[in-house]
Amino acid sequence: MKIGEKIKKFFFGKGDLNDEMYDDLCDLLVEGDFGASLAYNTVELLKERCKKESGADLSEKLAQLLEEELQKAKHEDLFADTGKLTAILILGVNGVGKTTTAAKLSNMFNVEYNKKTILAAADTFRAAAIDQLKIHGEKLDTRVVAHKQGGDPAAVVYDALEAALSSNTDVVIADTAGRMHTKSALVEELRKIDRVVEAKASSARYMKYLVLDATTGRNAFSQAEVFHSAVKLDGVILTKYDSTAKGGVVFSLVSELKIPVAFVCTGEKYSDIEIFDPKKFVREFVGIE
Ligand SMILES: Nc1nc2c(ncn2[C@@H]2O[C@H](COP(=O)(O)OP(=O)(O)OP(=O)(O)O)[C@@H](O)[C@H]2O)c(=O)[nH]1
Ligand SMILES: [Mg+2]
Repeated sequence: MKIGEKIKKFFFGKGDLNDEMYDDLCDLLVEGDFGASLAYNTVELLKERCKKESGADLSEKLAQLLEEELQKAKHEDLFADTGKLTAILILGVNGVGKTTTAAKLSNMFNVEYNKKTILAAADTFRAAAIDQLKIHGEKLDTRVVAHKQGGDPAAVVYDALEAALSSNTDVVIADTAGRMHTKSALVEELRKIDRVVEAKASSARYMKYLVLDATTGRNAFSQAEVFHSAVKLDGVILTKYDSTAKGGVVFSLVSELKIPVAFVCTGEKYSDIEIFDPKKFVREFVGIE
């Protein structure tokens, strides 16, 4: 059962809650991938607000409170016209959906916003990764800048930026290798790409997104902690949201790390990506249609 349905069921037919019921609600939030302390604080805040207003619609009150929480870290509009090149780095551990998401974003820029993109195959680690991105490039009629397997990812990013700057391209989207966030050598490599972007396109708008697989629950939070401390993320892209009943980790990302959620992906098709909508997300999470 989806967490939204469980929360809806929990509130059904209940008037004011007693302490035991508040504890149950806290457990439900934890089950939905909230961190324990955030779940506790949220329930305490709800308690406080309900004391002031007895008989209030509890799920609406909870939704309001959670939405306020999500507004604390806002993602800037990636599609706003800046007149500058936008450089996007897609990061994340193995298999979370980085390459697919890079292609989806490219498609979104091309089709919905009429912007020209270049895809950079900065995952030089895996043999099939470069071909995988090239296939996307062909399908999307988008240029892919690639080197050979084993090459320097930072050099690929450099070339893609150069190609973009000399061809009136609006956006460079770099797909990177899935890395285990515990390996410091890989974090170092990331920092190198970082320095190349800063040097080659210092006037560009530079965005670093971490792709997180929604089905990995709280593990996604620890991945975000490590990547954020290494490269200072601009946002998170939540994938495979179609395959999980949860998603509460989003609240911890915003509340504890102040990282906004930028996009949510719900499938394998190019169109299965949406700009994150806090209101919609919260209402689904607490089971309000
Ligand atoms: N259901 C679902 N599947 C997804 C979504 N995003 C990606 N996938 C699938 O997840 C699998 C891995 O996707 P990739 O894009 O190759 O992931 P990656 O992070 O690039 O993987 P590595 O390069 O190996 O680290 C593929 O089968 C995708 O089709 C999503 O939003 N929903
Ligand atoms: Mg990949």
